[in-house]
Amino acid sequence: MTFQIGIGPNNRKSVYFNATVTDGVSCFSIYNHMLIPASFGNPQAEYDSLMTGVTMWDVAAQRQVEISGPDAAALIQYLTTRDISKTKIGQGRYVPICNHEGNLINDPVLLMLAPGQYWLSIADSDIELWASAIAAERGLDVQVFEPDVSPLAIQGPMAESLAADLFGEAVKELKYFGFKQTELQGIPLLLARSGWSKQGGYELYLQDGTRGVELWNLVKAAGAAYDIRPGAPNDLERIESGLVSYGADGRLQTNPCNPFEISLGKLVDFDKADDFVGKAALLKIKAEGAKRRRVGYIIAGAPMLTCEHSLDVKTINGDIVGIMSEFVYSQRFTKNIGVGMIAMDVESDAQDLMIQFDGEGRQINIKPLPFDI
Ligand code: THG
Repeated sequence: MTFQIGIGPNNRKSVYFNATVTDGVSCFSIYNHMLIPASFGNPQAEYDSLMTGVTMWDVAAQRQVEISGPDAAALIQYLTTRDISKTKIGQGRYVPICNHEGNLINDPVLLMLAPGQYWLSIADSDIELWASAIAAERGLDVQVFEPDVSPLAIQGPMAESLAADLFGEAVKELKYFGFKQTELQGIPLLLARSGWSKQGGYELYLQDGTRGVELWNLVKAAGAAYDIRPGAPNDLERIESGLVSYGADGRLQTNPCNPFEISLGKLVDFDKADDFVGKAALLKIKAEGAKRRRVGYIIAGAPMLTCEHSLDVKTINGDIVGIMSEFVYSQRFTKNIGVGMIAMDVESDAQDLMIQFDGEGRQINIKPLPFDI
């Protein structure tokens, strides 16, 4: 099967686009209506550099939704399931956002920039629309908009040394999700210890879109000492680590799920003083018990190398009892591994589970996340 995807004006380009093309991007995906590099043509080398060195990613498609004004904190408190009232300037937080039915519609990182000024660093759904509509309907005094901000991630065990070379030793003091305003050769940016992998690293939130290529090249030049490679949020590492991806693991339109099903239940703070969107529904879901749980899967048979997703998990009798949203062949574990959700009443040691792949049935086993085979 060979086909092309037409890219038009409704698919935005990142401010790093030209730099990634120069550096050999071979595959893009679309995220928040923007092109995001998916690969530079050598998946194994990209994975290895994330696991043992340092890799740089154009993650400008992790768009920021700025919420500022006198009622900014009140709006965010109402939008997210977490209690953000104790968040401090320079702190980031992982904040699920649900709709009124209690289904997850995004899982952003929240950054508090100043009193009454926040960014939501969003996953793939239109939170600017959602937040501005809710603010207007509730008569809140805020501005909601997308600022000129484009994150660039450096990830991997050598990322800390690279960040120290670029910004000074103080970067080592930053706590996870902590950030500070800084600059690189006059390029304004916010430096955070964060990123979409479990290998550690930083995100450089560029605040001047005209200087994307310049920033990319500065990071690349400094990273040469550590054999830096361009890469992208890495499905293999993310699945091995069990990191959630809203959109891939669950999405309102294709596989609606609540935070309890997708292992984010601990981020629902029913005790916070303020009401929040979805609270009533989530209380009911919690009282009744979630119907599914997030799990890892081991899939029998030869390495599964083709690109498929969202497979039904069935019993030998053909009953659908779960979903495998993503899978990969892991060289590290020398096994096919996947993630997804399974009905609560299926035992974790069930031996009668299958998926259909390439026209044949394959036996699968449930494993807790993260994988530790
Ligand atoms: N960084 C930034 N923005 C983002 C992402 C990011 N926006 C899109 C997407 N990723 C949002 N989703 C996540 C999912 C997981 C994490 C961060 C953002 C994450 N989770 C840690 C974990 O699960 O172990 C820590 C969670 C916690 O502390 O509670 O880092 O990556 N800027």
